[in-house]
Amino acid sequence: MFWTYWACLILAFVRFCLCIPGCPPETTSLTAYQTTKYLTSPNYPGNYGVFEERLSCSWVIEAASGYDDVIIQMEVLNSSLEYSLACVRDSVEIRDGDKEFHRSLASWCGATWPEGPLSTSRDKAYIGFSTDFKKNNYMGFILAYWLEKKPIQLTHDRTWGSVNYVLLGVGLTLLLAVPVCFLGLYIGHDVNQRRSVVISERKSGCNGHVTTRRKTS
Ligand SMILES: [Ca+2]
Repeated sequence: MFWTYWACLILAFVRFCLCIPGCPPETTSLTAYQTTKYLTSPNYPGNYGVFEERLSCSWVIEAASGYDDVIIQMEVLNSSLEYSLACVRDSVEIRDGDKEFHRSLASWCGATWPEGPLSTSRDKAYIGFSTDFKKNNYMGFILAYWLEKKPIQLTHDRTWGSVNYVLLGVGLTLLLAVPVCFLGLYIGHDVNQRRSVVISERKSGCNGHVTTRRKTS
């Protein structure tokens, strides 16, 4: 523990003397505007791991104040990291929000990176970059970021969702109402038929009684 503390202190001193950037201990805050800005890994395009050390950098990109209903757009322009299965050694991860636990938008390592713009659903994005101790002699990454107005399509989706729910309710009501109506008509018709039969039976019975009385007198 004692030696680790002194090793870190000496490393920080050497970094400072040689002007070699590392990862700041805290998350770095960046502001996005409509004009494009750039984020790079430490020492880009030089090797991100100048010494045998573990790196852990994080950045939060937030839309500049005064912009409402905006999202963060990012595009990875170039990247070269150590490759490992499931990117367990060196990797970059972009998340939809300002926290490490927010939904992942992309993660990568090796010589490939996500193509095309990456969009958040809100006005913040989190970028994390971490490495292991060895084979950090790679260039790292550079990504462009800017803010854009939130697509109107998202609002329409919510509206259409409500309309769809209403239409579904009306459809289900009609679906249930039609059989009930037919059932009611059938029952009504059946009752009327039975009533007609009873009335006609009563009429027949009355006529028979009158005839009998006439015969007796
Ligand atoms: Ca590595």
